[in-house]
Amino acid sequence: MWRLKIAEGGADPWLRTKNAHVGRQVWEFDAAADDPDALAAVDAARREFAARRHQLKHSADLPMRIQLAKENPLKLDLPAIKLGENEDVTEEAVSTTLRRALSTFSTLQAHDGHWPGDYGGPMFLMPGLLIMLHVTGALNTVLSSEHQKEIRRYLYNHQNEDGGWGLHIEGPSTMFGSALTYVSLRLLGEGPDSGDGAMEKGRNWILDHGGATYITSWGKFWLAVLGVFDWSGNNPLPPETWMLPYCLPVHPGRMWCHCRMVYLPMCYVYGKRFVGRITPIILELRNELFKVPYSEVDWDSARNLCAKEDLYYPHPLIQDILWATLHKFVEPVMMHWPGNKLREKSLNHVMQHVHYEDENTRYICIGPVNKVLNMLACWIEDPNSEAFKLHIPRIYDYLWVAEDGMKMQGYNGSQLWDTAFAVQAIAATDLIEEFAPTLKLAHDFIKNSQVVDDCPGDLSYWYRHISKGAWPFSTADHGWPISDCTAEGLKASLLLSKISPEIVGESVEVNRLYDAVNCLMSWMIQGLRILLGTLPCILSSNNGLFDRQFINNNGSSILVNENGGFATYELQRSYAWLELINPAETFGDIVIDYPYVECTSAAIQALTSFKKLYPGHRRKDVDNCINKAASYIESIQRKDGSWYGSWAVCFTYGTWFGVKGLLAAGRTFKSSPAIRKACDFLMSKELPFGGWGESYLSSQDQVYTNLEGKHTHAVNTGWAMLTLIDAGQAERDPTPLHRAAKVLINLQSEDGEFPQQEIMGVFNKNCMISYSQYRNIFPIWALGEYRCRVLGAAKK
Ligand code: LAN
Repeated sequence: MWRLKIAEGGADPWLRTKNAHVGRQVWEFDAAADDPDALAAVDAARREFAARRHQLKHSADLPMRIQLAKENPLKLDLPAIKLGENEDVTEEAVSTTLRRALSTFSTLQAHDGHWPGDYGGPMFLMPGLLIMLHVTGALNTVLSSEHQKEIRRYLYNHQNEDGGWGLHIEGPSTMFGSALTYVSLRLLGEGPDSGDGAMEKGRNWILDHGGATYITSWGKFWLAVLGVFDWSGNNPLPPETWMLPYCLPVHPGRMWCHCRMVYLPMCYVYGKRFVGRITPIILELRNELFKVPYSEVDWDSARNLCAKEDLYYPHPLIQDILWATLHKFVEPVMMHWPGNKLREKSLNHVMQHVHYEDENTRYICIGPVNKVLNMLACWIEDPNSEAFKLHIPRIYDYLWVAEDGMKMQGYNGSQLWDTAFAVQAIAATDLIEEFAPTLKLAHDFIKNSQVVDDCPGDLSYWYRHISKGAWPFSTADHGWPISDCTAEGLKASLLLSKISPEIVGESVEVNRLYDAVNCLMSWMIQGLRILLGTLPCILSSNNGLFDRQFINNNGSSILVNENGGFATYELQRSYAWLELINPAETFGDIVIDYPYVECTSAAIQALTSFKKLYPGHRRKDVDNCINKAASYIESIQRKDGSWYGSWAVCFTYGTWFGVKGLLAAGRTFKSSPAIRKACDFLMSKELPFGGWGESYLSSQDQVYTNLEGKHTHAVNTGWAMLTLIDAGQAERDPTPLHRAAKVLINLQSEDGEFPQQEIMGVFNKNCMISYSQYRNIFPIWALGEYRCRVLGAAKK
């Protein structure tokens, strides 16, 4: 049976680690393990999921829960609370709910201190992996028949009623999702008529929507690699862009690291025009995916086709002109002497960067897309390379098994992020001593996951920001530093340092805290300047890493945007107009790293907590940073009082950060019109019977949208309550908070958990992603604050 292994690397000589695999989560199939009860329970969970798969699209991590229930048995002796219509919330009801929730939640913690969980959601990730494994001939060695069976289960489970597949598990069918998933199932051995008509329905969806020529650019890329799409039907991805001078705003080194890291290996594969072996299955797929015979497909016009179902960010005309020029006039030059000399040089340069990324993430890579692409590039460079072998064990870090099957996750997990929030949630309940072992273990995890070094070499050559002292989103082995993960890691560390070491263990060393603060402040965006007399569009940065040499201080610069915001991994290195060349039709805002309310607020919160404990350390810098960041947050508030949250759904999330950031910076409900407006906004969205429930459509359409049937979502309710409590709602009128608390209490299940409801994470505006621990963390956190600060206050 399937077993989740935590922090293990086995004896694999091809697996690299910096910290004994802390945080690593891998599912393994153990044929010898025989636990009939557990097997029966997992089977029942699978059947139930499949039976209701069109109603409840999110799985609930039941195989993991079944396993952990055996390993960490739970004694829940407190009765479940259900409050009747006319019953008021009492302190006892809240305390019981919290004790039950925390008892169960602590059994879900792994022995290394983090909370493992499903980080799936996107449907376009698995196909890339399967196509890469297929063309490199590694499919059947890397994925056992049990892996393949679970992947097939997952893909069939998430087929929509109309026969197609979406961009993510809850989305309507798209060509990107449908064509790639159909191909995936075929590569996994399904025939054109398999699945009780499911494959036929899938194919019909594809053909009814114009056939695979209408797939998005990333889909065209993967199909070209597989040999079922001609490279001339792809827009150019010239590797020579990496050879341009860095002062140009379009230099790839200036792009958002995720965008840069995806297009890096992509341009290698494109530059090589790599195509896998043309085998019978490839010929069959060529027949199945298109409306006309393969030899008659008009590839040139296919370059710019995209199904309307997929189109979130249509190419602006200027982009199409650019691609056409490159395609018709530049590419032919690069394919022959002497242009091919430059191409070769560029490809070598690109591969250097691929290897650097691989080595500095221990072959995990920054994300699931470049993981697979880098692995392909390494194989194309040398099929027998060590690099390819080193990539193999890290594939499993991305695969997750739940009752809906095996999925490819959006990252190698959300370990640090969830743990930092969990610590803050538990601390808010004031039940610290009762749950001391849980906090202590979580503390260990946070300490073991801090990134302790910068990447090697000349950082600006590799376009890397500093990372010494930062926290990652997942594990130290992954190692990419992130502004708000550093902030949340620092917040949690500082919080724990205020509790006796006898309860929660030794605190993070002071020097490490200083390093984190140093990192944090290095992320504040100072402003974009247009320099007259030099090349336009060059940006300044505050840490001297980039661009210093280009800034002339002769007064000829025009300050376009005094910023103060925080982006995700790096500084904002170029201009938003670069989005004009975003070729990925399904994703918005991918080309540069923008400032976000979440990152900016988390930084303020961390710095203010730090300042209270270490008032003397870099005081002026810290104050300056906080003040500018707070002004930035005010400047991006929407007219209705909300903030758009970019990384979870959506306005309740963004507004939580907006308000928390301003409060931390010293604003109050009384002094700040922004906070008052934000509270009015949240109050206007509370559902009649209490609580909040926001649909993923909020993120996509950028308009507040209730969930279907206007039901409450435990996680949105948690965020809204946390915001209002912090902003002093209890002193004005606690009724909305009482209503919301009652909803949360009644949502708790028999087993002490809160239910897994609709998907809550998002990226690039349009693609959803699961945050499986949020369903417990935020209700616990909100009820914890409610108990101490609303009921506590009421008693006085
Ligand atoms: C993540 C996950 C974490 C997330 C937070 C820390 C929560 C956020 O506050 C800042 C942005 C960040 C780091 C983030 C950015 C985009 C990611 C990396 C992801 C949502 C996980 C997967 C996604 C990545 C881009 C998926 C691959 C798709 C591409 C379009 C490249």
